[in-house]
Parts: sequence; C-alpha cells; structure tokens
Amino acid sequence: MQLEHIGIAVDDLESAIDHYENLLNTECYKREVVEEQKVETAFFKTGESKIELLGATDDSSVIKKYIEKQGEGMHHMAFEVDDIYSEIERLQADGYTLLNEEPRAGADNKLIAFLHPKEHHGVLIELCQSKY
Ligand code: CMX
Repeated sequence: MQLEHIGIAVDDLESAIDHYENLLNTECYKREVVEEQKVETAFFKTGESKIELLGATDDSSVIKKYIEKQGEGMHHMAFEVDDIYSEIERLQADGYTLLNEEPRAGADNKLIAFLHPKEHHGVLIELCQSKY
C-alpha cells in the first residue's frame, strides 16, 4: 500500500489553507466538497503523497464531532490500493472492522472505505482507489 494522503481536521478551512500554503510553500491545487461525508477538502502535493485539509460543511459532520472532542489535528491516513473490493474482502477475512463494507465516493475521484481507529492503535485508516 502506498500512503496516498494524510487528512487533517481543521476548524476554519480558509485560514488553514493560507497557513499550509505558507508552511509547505506550495499552492492548494484542488478544493472539493464531498456531500456524502459532509466535508470540504483542500489538497496539497507533498512529494508522492498529499495533505488533505478537512473542514465540516454541516454541524452533523464527523469532522465537527472530531474537533469538538479532540480539537484540530491529524484525522486519518489514507492508503492507495489497486483493487479496493479485494482489499476489503482480505481485511474482513482477517477480522478487521470496515466502517463501510461497500466503497463510497470520496474526494479526488476516489472510491474510499474506512477502518475503525480502535483496531489500528488509535488511527483512522482510509483505503482509496482511483476510479479511473
Ligand atoms: N481518529 C482516531 N480516533 C477517532 C477518530 C479519528 N479520526 N474519530 C473518532 N475517534 C475515536 C473517538 O475519540 C472515540 O474514542 P473513545 O471511545 O476512546 O472516546 C471513538 O473513536 C468513537 O468516536 P465518536 O466520537 O463516538 O465517533 P463515532 O463512533 O460516531 O465515529 C468513526 C467515529 C471513526 C466511526 C467515524 O468518524 C467515521 O465513520 N469515520 C469515517 C468517515 C470519515 O471520517 N469521513 C471524513 C473524511 C472524508 C474524506 O476523507 O473524504
């Protein structure tokens, strides 16, 4: 698996974009709202991987809940796989809990599925596969 991106939960997406543009000395190259996840995302290229800033678009967003409970910070790590369906099957056969058994549409033209942080030393893991 290749580390595709690290997701960071932020309170104010606009000011976080300014901050990371300055820190990484690169421009945010894409912004996208993922309605199903109730998040707005902003992407930065960092070598082979990316940073994905995540802001809540709605009070019921998991990002809002996460920030209320834990504050801003690293929210998940995403690994790119060739075939998300066979990876889900493999991980389920090994007894891991998939938060969604069917891949969903994520940002950046990906199919995504999440693994529960409790089973991965406190880290929410995302699997992702490019749609084409
Ligand atoms: N990383 C680590 N731990 C997390 C976490 C995260 N991102 N989110 C929640 N937790 C922990 C909580 O701290 C809590 O721990 P305790 O039981 O010790 O208090 C536990 O998990 C349960 O958390 P909760 O606040 O009660 O939240 P829920 O159980 O309702 O939901 C989770 C947690 C992971 C199942 C849910 O956030 C989820 O389904 N996430 C996947 C979808 C997602 O995160 N989408 C946004 C990203 C979209 C994108 O990249 O496109």
